[in-house]
Amino acid sequence: MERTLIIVKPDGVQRGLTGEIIRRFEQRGLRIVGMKFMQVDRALAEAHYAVHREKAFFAGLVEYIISGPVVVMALEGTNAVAAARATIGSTKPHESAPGSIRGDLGIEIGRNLVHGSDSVENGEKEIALWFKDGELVSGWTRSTDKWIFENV
Ligand code: IDP
Ligand code: MG
Repeated sequence: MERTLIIVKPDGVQRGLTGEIIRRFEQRGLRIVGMKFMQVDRALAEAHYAVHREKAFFAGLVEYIISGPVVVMALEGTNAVAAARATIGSTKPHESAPGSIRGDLGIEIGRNLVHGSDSVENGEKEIALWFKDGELVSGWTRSTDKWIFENV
């Protein structure tokens, strides 16, 4: 099973869209293995977005992510990374397909509501960055799993 890190960013929390955003991943069939509500500190925000360190938008991005609490989730499923990215939509909300989170709920790149890992490798790295081992519930199953995953 693949794992992906999802963050409901501060705009999603402030706008009362936390439940709406979680619902979309849950209904897609992804299984929750970790979830917490937290205030992100600058060091964690900078580590998470280290790949964008040299970009002009980096400082603003860090301020955005630490501007209020977030909900962080580790989700798993077959093709979890690609499925979550599709559910999120493209980086620019105004170009995101209607039906996606960003396409339905957002309009500006600097307020795009949600983060999702962009590769299986980064999913594992990001989950290790954001969660301690004891915060994850690994290996649990749902009675519905066989209706969502063909081979369980
Ligand atoms: P992603 O979140 O769709 O993977 P990335 O290119 O990895 O997009 O960028 C990370 C985050 O940085 C975006 O989600 C967005 O919040 C922010 N960001 C990216 N490009 C810009 C920009 O040009 N202006 C402002 N913020 C940006
Ligand atoms: Mg990204």
